Amino acid sequence: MFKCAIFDLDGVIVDTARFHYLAWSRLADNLGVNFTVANNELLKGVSREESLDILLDIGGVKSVFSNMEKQKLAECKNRFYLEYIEKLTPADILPGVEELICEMRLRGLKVAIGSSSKNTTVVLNRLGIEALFDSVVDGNMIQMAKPSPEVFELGAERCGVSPDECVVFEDAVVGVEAAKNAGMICVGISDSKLNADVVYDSLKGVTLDMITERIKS
Ligand code: B16
Ligand code: MG
Repeated sequence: MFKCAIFDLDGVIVDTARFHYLAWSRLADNLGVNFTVANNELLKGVSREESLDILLDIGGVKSVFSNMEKQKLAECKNRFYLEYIEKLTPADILPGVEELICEMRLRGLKVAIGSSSKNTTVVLNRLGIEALFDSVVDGNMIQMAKPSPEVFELGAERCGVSPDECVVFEDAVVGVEAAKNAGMICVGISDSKLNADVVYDSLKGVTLDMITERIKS
């Protein structure tokens, strides 16, 4: 049924949301902004620059900073984040992910990454799984962030398949929208509601046949 699977990185392959949260809250503390775990949910799948705007908006200080100052703040958050993800190891790959990717590869599917993160290469290196992917498309290669379909369209193009031959795995509302905007089937990974074609709270024990059966029914 599918010729290509495109995996989001943060929240699907590895739980980096806690590190993004630690880094954003450290920046928020420095700025005197109260930033909560619930606020962090709004940043899932959203680019670094847009995330900063959301955080500053929450603190009511969005208009206080010039574009250059905002760039410095985003760089500062990223330094914090890079410090935290140094702790990542292959043991942090989420349950079921490697098994599903290996099954897909054995069955002849192309497998790609479609992530908003500009740190994708660093994270994949820490996890030791770069070799599993035919193509890696990340935030450094696109003009428009999710919910634009660009990241997934480029992934499909690089794998030599058309959008209707792809299945996307996403954990974020904007990511599911991006997959839909690309005309792709989307598997949501979340313990809360997502507007995907099917939703699992984890990929543990999930096989390609299970997914295709659920989509057909
Ligand atoms: P960075 P994904 C997204 O990755 C994260 O979900 C989001 O929280 C983050 O702000 C964004 O990447 C940008 O990340 O600062 O590392 O470039 O879920 O699209 O894999
Ligand atoms: Mg994600």
